[in-house]
Amino acid sequence: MDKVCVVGLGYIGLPTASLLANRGYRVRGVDVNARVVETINRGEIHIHEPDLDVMVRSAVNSGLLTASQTPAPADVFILAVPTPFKEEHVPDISYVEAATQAVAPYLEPGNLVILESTSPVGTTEKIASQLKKLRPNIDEGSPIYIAHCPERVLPGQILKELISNDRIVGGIDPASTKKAAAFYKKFVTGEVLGTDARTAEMAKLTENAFRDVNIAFANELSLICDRLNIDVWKLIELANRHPRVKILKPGPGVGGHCIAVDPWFIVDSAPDQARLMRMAREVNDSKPEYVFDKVKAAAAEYNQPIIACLGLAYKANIDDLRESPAVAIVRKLAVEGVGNVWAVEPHIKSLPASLEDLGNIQMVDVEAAVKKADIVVLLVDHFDFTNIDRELLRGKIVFDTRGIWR
Ligand code: SAJ
Repeated sequence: MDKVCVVGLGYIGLPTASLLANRGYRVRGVDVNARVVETINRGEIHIHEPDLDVMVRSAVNSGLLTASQTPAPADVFILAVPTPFKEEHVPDISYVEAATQAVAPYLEPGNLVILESTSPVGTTEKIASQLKKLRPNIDEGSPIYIAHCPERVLPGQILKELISNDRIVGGIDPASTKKAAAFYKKFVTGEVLGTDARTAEMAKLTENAFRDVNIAFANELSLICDRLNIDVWKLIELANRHPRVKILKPGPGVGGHCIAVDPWFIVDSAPDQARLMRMAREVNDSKPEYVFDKVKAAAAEYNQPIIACLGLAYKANIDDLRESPAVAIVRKLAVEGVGNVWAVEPHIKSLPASLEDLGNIQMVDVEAAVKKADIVVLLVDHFDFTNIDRELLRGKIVFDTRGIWR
């Protein structure tokens, strides 16, 4: 298993491809986007993740990682393409189908195909039937091994977690599980746990749904405390002193491309049973609107107040704006003309197009924003915001949605 072909060079595929190349595998990275392919072949990166630039540069310089728009023959094919949802939160597995179609002509008996994308239950089996149709006689000599091994890495710590996390490997049959587990054991220091494909798919969805439900509990608690005039942060601190209680943190909503998406895959597969998970999604999705309403009500007391919004990323200390509740709140304030909106985001150089195009949001540094603002809305708990001089906040209306300035 020396040659690996990784399809999809995004947040999972690129770190995986560069890690494998640095471990001595000959890796063909595949992406449909020509610009992404060119960037990587120059030894550069198109996404942000700590230390990924160094890994990719060294992988490309060693000649072991090459990117292309087409796959190549390999021992192992890893599919790491997006699995978003369509209208009505229905999962869209068309990128997985397209990736399967793309690798099918290159498969040889004995090859291993691994789906890493977070997928609805049954997707790995669908890949097996799709391959059977595309290459009916391919497994006559030796089988094609097919398995799901969901990625579980935390953005911001991807390179560390790719190696140290335990991995769940579920094959379409025991031989596939064994083959895929042997592959991961070569570079993973965590445990590699074997199961079947459907359980592996469900395990990944369960992990993110579990977190979503727990965050929803915290978010709902924050609404209840607001109504009852109780400091939710103090309350959680006290309740968490119980040995079996561990409440997560409320916030302005749940962002990113995983937790806000994956529970819907479970809801779609078992809508009558997944009532709590659906409700959790709805609670978390309603939080940005709640924060907006509160800021709007406070702004009504002023004439065109300056509203400093601290943070745009979807969570602390990263520059990832995907599905960020902070961006949604800032955007809504600007679209509805609620005061003069000033945005602060130390992790990015300029406003994203979705905010820039509105033409009425200024990007400023944290000190200037906090000094001049009438209303300060803390949206992300970046380190840069934790230690700001509290004197600067005196006399201002402050919404600390992450509870860092208590
Ligand atoms: N959040 C809160 N309160 C909390 C914890 C998180 O409001 O107490 C918010 C964050 O601010 C953020 C969102 O939830 O907006 C999600 O952040 P996160 O750090 O919980 O998770 P992600 O989306 O960055 O990564 C998750 C991880 N899953 C779990 O922890 C179960 C990661 O391990 C997965 O690999 C990743 O999803 C994925 O790719 O599926």
